[in-house]
Amino acid sequence: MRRTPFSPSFWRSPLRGPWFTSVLGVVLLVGITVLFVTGLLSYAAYNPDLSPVNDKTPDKGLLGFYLFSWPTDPHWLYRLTQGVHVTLGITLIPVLLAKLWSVVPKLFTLPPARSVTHALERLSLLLLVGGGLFEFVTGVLNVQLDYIFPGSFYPLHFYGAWVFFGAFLAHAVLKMPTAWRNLRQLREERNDLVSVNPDPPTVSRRGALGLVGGGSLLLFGTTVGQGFDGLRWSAVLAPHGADPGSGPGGFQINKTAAYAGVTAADRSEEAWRLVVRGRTGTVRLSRAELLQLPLHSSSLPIACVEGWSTSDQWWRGVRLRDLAALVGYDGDPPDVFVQSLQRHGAFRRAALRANQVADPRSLLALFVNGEPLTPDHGHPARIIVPAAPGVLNTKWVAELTFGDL
Ligand SMILES: Nc1nc2c(c(=O)[nH]1)N[C@H]1C(S)=C(S)[C@@H](COP(=O)(O)O)O[C@H]1N2
Ligand SMILES: [Mo]
Repeated sequence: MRRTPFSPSFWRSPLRGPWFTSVLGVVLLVGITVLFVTGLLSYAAYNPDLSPVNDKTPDKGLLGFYLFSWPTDPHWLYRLTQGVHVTLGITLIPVLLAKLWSVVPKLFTLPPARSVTHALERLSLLLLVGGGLFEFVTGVLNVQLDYIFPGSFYPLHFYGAWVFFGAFLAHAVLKMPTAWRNLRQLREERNDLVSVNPDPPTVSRRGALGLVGGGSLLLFGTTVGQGFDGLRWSAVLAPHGADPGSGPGGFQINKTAAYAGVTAADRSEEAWRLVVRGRTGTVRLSRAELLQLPLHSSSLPIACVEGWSTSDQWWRGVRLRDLAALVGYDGDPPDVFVQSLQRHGAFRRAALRANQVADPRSLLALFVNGEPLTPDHGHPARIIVPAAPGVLNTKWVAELTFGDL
């Protein structure tokens, strides 16, 4: 009889076995739990439930139960949570692949289902493997190729995360006792992962584990630098390159003015006016007029959903709450809807919460690091809010509409 993947003797690697699978499983148990939590936080930070602006499908129903007002303190909060989310996700790729490889013979066991419970278990494995691959693939594509999905990345990755984590939790609960036993005994029990006619080993199980760990370490070492100015040179996997240039505007740029279709004419002193709308009507201000308002400074980073971040930059501009006061909101400012003069593209509009508007460090920035904003960093004016995801820090701002969203 020809050997097919369905016959046990087809699988010859002497590495497969309960110990190898259990070690990888325990690493993933911890790692994926951290990914899930930081992912949910990232979603909340995005203010998805503020009118249908930030997210095209804001009604998350039950799954939105946990959404909360993202705080503005500490000001590096999103830098941390999203840096961990993306760096850890990339680091775990070799572990995930090794784990899947280690259990691949199970996909081919016959009969496909021995009982209803067995059928259910296998169905949950389908969700587990499919969901896991989906989350890792969409995550990596989003970081590397910016938003090539039909519709929005956010709902896909968000719903996918719930499906995946549900299956993951069920799997972890079912398998934990076995994994624990396998690790404690440190001795191979025979189970259906162990090859019935193994090839001679070319590497020990520990050696194989070292290879997986080395792969993870390599990915970590070439990713983690994107969150630290002094290490950015090492981030060869970072999507925007490892050298952001020098000078006052010498920090990471996501979309350039040219990419966004924002021209020098659009930004000129003659053409550009900031439109501020609110309870008492509409105010129009030139950049020169904005410069007459009280200016304040804040030291804040840009922290992108893609996982990279800058160290604190020194921004100077007009407080958002002072702009709210211009249109009738003294005291407690409301939410604000921000529009860029950019005509096309995903991030030209964003909504900020009242707590973000009220923070005295939240600015409509006109300067960065002592110079007027550069075109690529949002000249003539951009939003900067403490602890917020970069995507909420709208560049080339044209309109602010204050009022509860
Ligand atoms: N109008 C507009 N604002 C925008 C963007 C954009 O594409 N268009 N990108 C956002 C994203 S995703 C990030 S991370 C930050 C990056 O700011 P920087 O390029 O100054 O570092 O700007 C945000 N503001
Ligand atoms: Mo971003």
